[in-house]
Amino acid sequence: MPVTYRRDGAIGVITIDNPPVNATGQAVRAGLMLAARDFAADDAAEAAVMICAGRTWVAGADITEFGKPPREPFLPDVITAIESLDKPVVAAIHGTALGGGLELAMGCHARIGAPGARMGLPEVTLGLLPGAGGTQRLPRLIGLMPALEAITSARQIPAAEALDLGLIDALATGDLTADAMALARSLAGQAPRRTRDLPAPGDQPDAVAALRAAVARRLPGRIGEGTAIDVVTDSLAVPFDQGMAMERAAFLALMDSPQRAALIHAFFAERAVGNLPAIKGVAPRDLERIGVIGGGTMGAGIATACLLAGQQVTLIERDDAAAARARDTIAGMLEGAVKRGKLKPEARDSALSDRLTTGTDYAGLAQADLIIEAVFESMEVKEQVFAQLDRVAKPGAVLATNTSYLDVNRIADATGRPGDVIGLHFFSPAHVMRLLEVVVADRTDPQVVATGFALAKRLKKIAVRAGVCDGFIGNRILSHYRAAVDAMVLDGAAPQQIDRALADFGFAMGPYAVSDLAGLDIGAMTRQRKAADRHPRDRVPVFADRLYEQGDLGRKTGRGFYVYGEGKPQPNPDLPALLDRVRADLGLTPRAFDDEEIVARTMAAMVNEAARVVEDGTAARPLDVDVVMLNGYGFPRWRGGPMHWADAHGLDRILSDIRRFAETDDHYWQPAPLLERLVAEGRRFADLNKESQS
Ligand code: 3H9
Repeated sequence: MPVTYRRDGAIGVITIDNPPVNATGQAVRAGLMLAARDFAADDAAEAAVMICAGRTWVAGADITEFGKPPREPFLPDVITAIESLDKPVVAAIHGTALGGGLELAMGCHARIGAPGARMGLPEVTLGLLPGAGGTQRLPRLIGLMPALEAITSARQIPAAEALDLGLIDALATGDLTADAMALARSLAGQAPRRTRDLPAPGDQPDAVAALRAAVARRLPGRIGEGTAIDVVTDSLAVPFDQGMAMERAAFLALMDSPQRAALIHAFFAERAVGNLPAIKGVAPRDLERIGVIGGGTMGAGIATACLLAGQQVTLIERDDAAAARARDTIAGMLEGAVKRGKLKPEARDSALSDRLTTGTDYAGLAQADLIIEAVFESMEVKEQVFAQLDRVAKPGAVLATNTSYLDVNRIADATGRPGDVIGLHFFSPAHVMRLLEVVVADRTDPQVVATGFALAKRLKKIAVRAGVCDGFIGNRILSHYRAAVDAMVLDGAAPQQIDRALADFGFAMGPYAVSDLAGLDIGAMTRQRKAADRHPRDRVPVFADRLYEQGDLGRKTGRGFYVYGEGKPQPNPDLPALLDRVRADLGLTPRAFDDEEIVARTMAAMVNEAARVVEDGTAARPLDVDVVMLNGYGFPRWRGGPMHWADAHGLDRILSDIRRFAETDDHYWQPAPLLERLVAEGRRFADLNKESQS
């Protein structure tokens, strides 16, 4: 029984016990209805406390039920039934009260929170809006703008702030249940205070318009946030029940939207990536002391990420000056975290003085549990580093490389302990970006893999397993679709047109704006590295090489595909002439591309390579690709990732696009066998995800 009712003296106790997060699945909803009835019928009970077993209060509706036929009783009705009781019910909140969980608490007649409790309405992150009265009760409790801010930001409000806002009535000072019982006893005999009976706040059109504009800028393309603002503001002047009906209609419409499906796919995919048979039940190794070799942007970012997670860090650089520079860089990154409110100034000071050691001698790494190398991307240099590490690292230490494309098997060969070697590919800036590719080489010990995943968890990052190949999952797919966009530029498209079309599709940035940000030297070096393996029919982005040769490296020189100065970056005015010359040299006659074709070619290229990445085992499942592209490459979350998008768009359409594009370039456009097979069998990438879970 996920919900039980009992009595303790004059107080009824309703307990929800539905692990892992007490979601309000059908059994909980039905149980709550019965418990409310039992409490109502229990004449000896003068008030009740509602508590949750386990680690949290109700974390929301059961998301696994979404997309399936709804089953009664519905949550809004359950909450109405509780709110309508004639005797007060006190919600005793610990852990996280989220979504339907907070809505349930707001339907109770008083709320008390454990000091560590957090509350929020995160439905918009799932493509929904609060659908069990949250749009009606939250503004009545805390006011219009705080409610809209909470709903559109989806943030978790700490208990102390919730008390200030009026979202809860008291903070527990001792044992939560005992304090809640005391509160219930103090309310016994009083008429229940129903949130629905509170007056709705007045409209604030200017503040609402400003918030709406800010949300649209922050989350272009998303529909949940704007719809939530509409429902809240449109219902301010109507009776509560009419507002509830407006909320329900909007909630059900969003439930049917592709964005809801995509965002919920992203939610579950991010939790499924760590679910790998190879490390099931495998205990990670110790992870207290971290070593970092190299104090450039990447090494300093990794060190900062570890310090932010409370780890001990020893960073080794080549000489004292470089070590001092690394310390300064880390101090600057920690300062940024203080400014963003992520770190207290005292915590910054203690991280720098007590937990960070910088030096130049590898012997300083002798006690490290895990050592991450972040030196120059050269196999020769990395082999030397690992040979040296082999001599100093203690037995059982995990030896990790942060390479973004080099062969981790070869790096492992430089040591006498290849089982301890793994790739940990962080994304820059490493203390901010959430993605970590855990690159598993042929002989990597499963315990070492489990340790990589455990590190990600400590750093609050999302780890995705990747196999060894040039570029692993993300960079391999990126370099493939880069080739498709570069080919369009050679054939006549303007870089800024491509950037705009892909930004309109939802990418955080277009590929040429990204090039400018990373530096055009990076791409040029990659092309030089791969030049020996180049096929005669590969198309080279000569225009990017020309910019590089003339010293236009992007943002760092103020000029690349765009020109950077005051205000918004402008397209480089010399680029059209440069492109004309390049095309003339290559004997190409430029043609026009429309945005639709730009998106179709880019997405077909991405999905095709992603299918190969899945087929050859570089990614364990299609969902792993989605998580990588969503968290490391600015793919729009509301489209769920390239594989989810491909399923929704139609694999047959993508395959027929590829075949059509191959009519003019059958070297680049070769359909991935997995894509062909899925289309022939009428299956989707989602089927592969499901099979891997069964
Ligand atoms: C809603 O409420 C709509 C209403 O307004 C209207 C309804 C009519 N359902 O994240 P974790 C699973 S929309 C089902 O690893 P943590 C999760 O998949 C909902 N399952 O733990 C995982 O399973 P597994 C609004 C759920 O400690 C396990 O629980 N609520 C749900 O890092 C542990 O999760 C939200 O959006 C769920 N609602 O974080 C809250 N939630 O072990 C979503 C979790 O098999 N949840 N699971 O992989 C969260 O934000 C985090 O899970 C939470 C715990 C903060 C609660």
